[in-house]
Amino acid sequence: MLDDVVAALAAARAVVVLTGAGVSAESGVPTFRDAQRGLWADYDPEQLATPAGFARDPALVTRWYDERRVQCADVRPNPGHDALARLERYYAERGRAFVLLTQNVDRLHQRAGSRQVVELHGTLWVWRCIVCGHEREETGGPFGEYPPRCGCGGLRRPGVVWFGELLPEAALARAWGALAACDVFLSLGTSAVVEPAASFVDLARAASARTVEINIEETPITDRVDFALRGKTGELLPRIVDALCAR
Ligand code: BV8
Ligand code: ZN
Repeated sequence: MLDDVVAALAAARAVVVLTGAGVSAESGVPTFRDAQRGLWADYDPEQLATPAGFARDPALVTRWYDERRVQCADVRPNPGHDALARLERYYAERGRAFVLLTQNVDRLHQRAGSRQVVELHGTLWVWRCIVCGHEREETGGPFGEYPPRCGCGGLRRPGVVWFGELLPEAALARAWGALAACDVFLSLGTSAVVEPAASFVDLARAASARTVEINIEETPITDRVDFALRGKTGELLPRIVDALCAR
């Protein structure tokens, strides 16, 4: 099965990869649906990651996001991230199309060297004023106050896409364009529940692409892909890319 995936990648003219929190799990970033730890144990992430949650308690929600941002500063990309950066270079060197669509907000793909990254759900690292719209990348320690304030006095929110919010138009357009033209689609470390990303596999199938899933557990799309590999992305992706580069 792994050899079939390598053969499909070797023949591919246009590859689309979709990643979820499982790819960052081996870096120590808790997956989105992991039981919340410590202070957050009794909060449902899907309640916190909403405009209503922010409106109800902006201090609580911004503290949650800022703690995740500061926590991400200390973690490192894992071999799964590194393998995806190598995969991008493999296709770039051959003049073939490659794009990495991520649901993750931790920017570990970029830190591993991936350049063609589309952040479908935004990022923890950019914060935006809800009044004047001023956006700024925050790479320092924790904010001194929650919710953080803009110079104009407005509240600042994390630059992520909350449930019930539309994905960035440019990101979606890039994803749809790439999916319509791809001949291999990889779904990596995602529970394939959150829309519209969960349906990307169907767009790839409609484009007659070969579809691959790598996950440690079954998901709603497992029975819709051509190759379902059960395992850790941090272990399987390096093996796949090594075999591809050795051909
Ligand atoms: C939208 C940013 C139009 C914030 C996130 C029906 C009812 C109600 C709502 C809806 C509905 N249908 C569609 C919706 C809307 C909703 C949705 O899909 N809800 C779901 C829950 C049903 N979608 C939206 O609201 C989207 N916007 O559709 O706009 C609209 C507007 C209004 C109404 C309708 C439509 C916006 C979605 C974006 C939400 N923001 N993140 C933040 O991070 O706090 S989503 C959040 O979940 C993260 O981005 C995360 O990445 C994402 C998906 O989760 P995963 O990445 O898959 O992570 P998860 O923990 O779930 O799974 C990890 C997987 O990896 C597991 O399977 C695990 O087994 C595996 N794994 C673990 N370790 C490893 C591993 N695999 C391999 N190796 C390992 N080592
Ligand atoms: Zn402002």
